[in-house]
Amino acid sequence: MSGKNRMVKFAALAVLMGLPSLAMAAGPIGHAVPGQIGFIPADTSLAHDIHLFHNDLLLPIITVICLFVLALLVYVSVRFNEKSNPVPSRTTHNTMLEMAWTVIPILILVVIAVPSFKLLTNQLTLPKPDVTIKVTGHQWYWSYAYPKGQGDFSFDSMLIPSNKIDKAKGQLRLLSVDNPAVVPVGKNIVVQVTGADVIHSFTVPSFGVRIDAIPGRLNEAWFKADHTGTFYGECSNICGQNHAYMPIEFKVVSQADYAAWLLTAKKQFAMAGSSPVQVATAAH
Ligand SMILES: [Cu+2]
Repeated sequence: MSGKNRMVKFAALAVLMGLPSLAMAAGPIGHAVPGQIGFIPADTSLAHDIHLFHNDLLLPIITVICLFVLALLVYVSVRFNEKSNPVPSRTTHNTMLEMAWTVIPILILVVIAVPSFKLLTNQLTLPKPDVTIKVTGHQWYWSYAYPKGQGDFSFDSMLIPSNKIDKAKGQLRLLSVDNPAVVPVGKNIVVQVTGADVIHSFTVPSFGVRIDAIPGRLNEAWFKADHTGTFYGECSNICGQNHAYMPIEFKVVSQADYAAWLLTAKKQFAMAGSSPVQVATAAH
C-alpha cells in the first residue's frame, strides 16, 4: 500500500471512530443497578480520574498490604508458636527493621498523596462556567435556580412517591423526581451549593461531584458531562427523617434541547418562582 493510500485509510478510520463521540450518544447508566460491583460508570473527566485513582492505585496498594500482613500473621503463627519455638529469642530491637517499618509506610502515603492532591485540585479549580446553577438542599428536597442569562427562574425538585413511579417512562423508585435539573452536554457546569436548614450533601457519582450544602455558605463544584442521558445522585449527609428521600436527577441534553427547555421551564416556573435568582459572581 502506498503512503498516500495508507493516509487516506487512516483518515477514514479516524472519522469513523470519531463519529460516535460527535453524535454524543446516550451515556453510561447514571445510577446503581442490582448486583453491581464497583462504581456507577463515570461520565466526566473528574469521575473518571476518581475511578482511576481508586481502582488502579488504592485498590492494588491495599490488596498488597493485606496479603503481606496476612502472610506475616500466618508465618508467625506457624514458625513461632509454642511447639515449634519453645525457647523464644530475647531480641528487643532491630534498627534496620524499625527504620523500614517507618520509612516504607511514609513512602506509600506520599505515593498516594501526590495524585490525591492533583485530583482535589482538579475538583476545586473551577473552569470558566458556561452554565451556573444554584442548588439548595432543603429538608427534604433540592431546589435549583438558573440565574439571569440562563432563564432567571427556580424550582423545587421532589421525589416521585414509589406508588406513582411510571416504569414505562424510565422512572426509578427513590431516584426519579418531578422536576429534574437540565444541563447541556459538553459544557462547564458550575454548581453553587448551599443548605436552607441543615447540612446536606450534593452528590452525583457519575459526575464525580460531592460537596456539602451548608446553611450560610456557598460551596462550589463543577462538572462537564461527556454524554447525554439521565444521571442520578442522592443527599449524602444524614440530614433528618427523610434524608433518603431527596434524590438528585440531572438530564444532560444537547445545546439545542437545553435552549428549548429553558424557554418552557421559564414559562412553567415563572408563576412558582418569586424573587429574581441571585447567584454569587464567580471570582474569575
Ligand atoms: Cu439532605
